[in-house]
Amino acid sequence: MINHRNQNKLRSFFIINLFFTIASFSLYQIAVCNSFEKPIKIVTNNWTSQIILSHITGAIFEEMGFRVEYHPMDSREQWGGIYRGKYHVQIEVWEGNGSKLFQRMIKAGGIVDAGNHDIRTREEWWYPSYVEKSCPGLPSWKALNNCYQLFVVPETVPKGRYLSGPWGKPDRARIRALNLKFKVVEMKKAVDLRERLKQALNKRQPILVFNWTPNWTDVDFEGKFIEFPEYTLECETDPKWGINPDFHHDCGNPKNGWLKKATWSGMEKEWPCAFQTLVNISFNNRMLIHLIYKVDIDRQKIESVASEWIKQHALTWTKWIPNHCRNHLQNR
Ligand code: TMO
Repeated sequence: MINHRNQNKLRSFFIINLFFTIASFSLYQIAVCNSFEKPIKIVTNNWTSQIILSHITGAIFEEMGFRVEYHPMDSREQWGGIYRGKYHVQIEVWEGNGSKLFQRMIKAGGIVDAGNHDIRTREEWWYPSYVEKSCPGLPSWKALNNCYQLFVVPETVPKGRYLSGPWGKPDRARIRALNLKFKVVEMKKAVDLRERLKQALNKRQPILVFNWTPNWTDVDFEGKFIEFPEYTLECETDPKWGINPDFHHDCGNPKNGWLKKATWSGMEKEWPCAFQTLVNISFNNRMLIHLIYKVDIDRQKIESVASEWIKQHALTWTKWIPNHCRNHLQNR
């Protein structure tokens, strides 16, 4: 028999238990709701593929029920903000584009490497193939000083022009180390570099530019990268390395570079499903070139190219979402 006192004890035990159950359940609810309320901030940079992939990633997150914001930023200035959790996702980190800083931040713990795309990249000096007729010896860098005259413009007289973009490459250091008769002209806006290159290609004028792959030039335009001495890390850190014992950068950029995704280190805890999906996201060269072409050649809007891709490729992107994260997907 349970006496009166024990009954009371039992009752308060149940009430306390009930209280804790409700409390922890609502805490759980708050946590879950928060993660859907708090926007995932995606960094966008200033080249086409990066912006398209950012919008595709954002659209996938939205389909999963998350809120998303896009924050345009210079790729050289993004790391501090991602490190501190002010921004959360970077969908394209190029090996040739500041990977040293990226590695340092991973070591320091604020940034997480969220895996590779299935893509080999290269960023380097580039010329259209028709230039080879007037400059035998290309694509070797050694041919450059024999035909720099082809590239002279009023702005760079008496030197040849090397046209670059706003990504802070070590071109001046390389020109000095390899004693090249060239001067860097840096376009402030990435789209201006694209338009200048298109103009030159249309008129079949000689031009030497910063270019990369995958890019729109992979489709209809024949061109080659300059072959500089092979890149090594020592070339950047040890002046004695390479053919010039006094200076760094007597070498090219990395060939067969990787293309990675990166996040703020708190992302996995804050939005585990979005994080896992990001890890799974992987574009290949063919997919990327196709997307870039629609924007840079067909001149379609980035946002509509991204949303069109989402509509047409549900089979591809739903596979990137882990099974237990699919409850928000509607009618898929
Ligand atoms: C990072 N970029 C594609 C402009 O070389």
